[in-house]
Amino acid sequence: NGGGRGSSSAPWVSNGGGADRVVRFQLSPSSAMVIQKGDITRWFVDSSSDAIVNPANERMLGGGGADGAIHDAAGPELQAACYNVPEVRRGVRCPTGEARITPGFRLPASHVIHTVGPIYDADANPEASLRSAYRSSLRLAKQENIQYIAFPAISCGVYRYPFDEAATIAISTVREFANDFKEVHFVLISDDIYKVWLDKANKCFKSS
Ligand code: AR6
Repeated sequence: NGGGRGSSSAPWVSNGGGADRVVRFQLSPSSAMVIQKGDITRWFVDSSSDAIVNPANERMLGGGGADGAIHDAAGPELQAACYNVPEVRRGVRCPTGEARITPGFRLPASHVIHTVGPIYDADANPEASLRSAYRSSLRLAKQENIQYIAFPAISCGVYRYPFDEAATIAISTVREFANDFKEVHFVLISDDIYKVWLDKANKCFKSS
């Protein structure tokens, strides 16, 4: 299961702890935020207007973590496409906080939006940079008529951003785009991050 389907339609109600652990929050009458455990390389919906977001680095030629897994699953065509993204300065194809798009090649998802989150301990303003990474990804997706988009927890691995703060930024930024997508997914690979995201979403959506 790519995780893009089968979620409950009621807002704030979980699927009863089913295998997918998919929880859906209504952003607007026509748009939902979906939080689920899973592997982003396997995510798709049955639409050519879907995209996964790759937590890349500024060089954009692959790396470890989710970036490595996405490149492995997409095949060498993805690296070739990334290589063709013009450098804005030597060795930098996508500056921190920006986003670029490529096809998904052998991935189940049709597109990959590459974004670069902040290195938590090295960025002068990690909060602004992380917000910018989410915002740039969503803006670019909107421009490209993407209707379903899936994010991992950007910067929460190799770049060591604290989960709780990252979840607040991620969810509040997605809510700025409440009318722009059919579904915005968070696909979280570990139990601990999934729980942090879900707790944060439950709090955000109850208090509004
Ligand atoms: N599906 C979903 N989430 C995943 C997957 C997956 N297959 N694999 C890892 N995660 P990271 P960053 C989670 O390190 O912190 C790379 O080397 C992971 O557990 O992938 O933004 C790049 O080239 C964590 O919660 O990205 C950059 O150099 C989250 O995805 C650098 O790492 C993000 O972890 C970017 O670091």
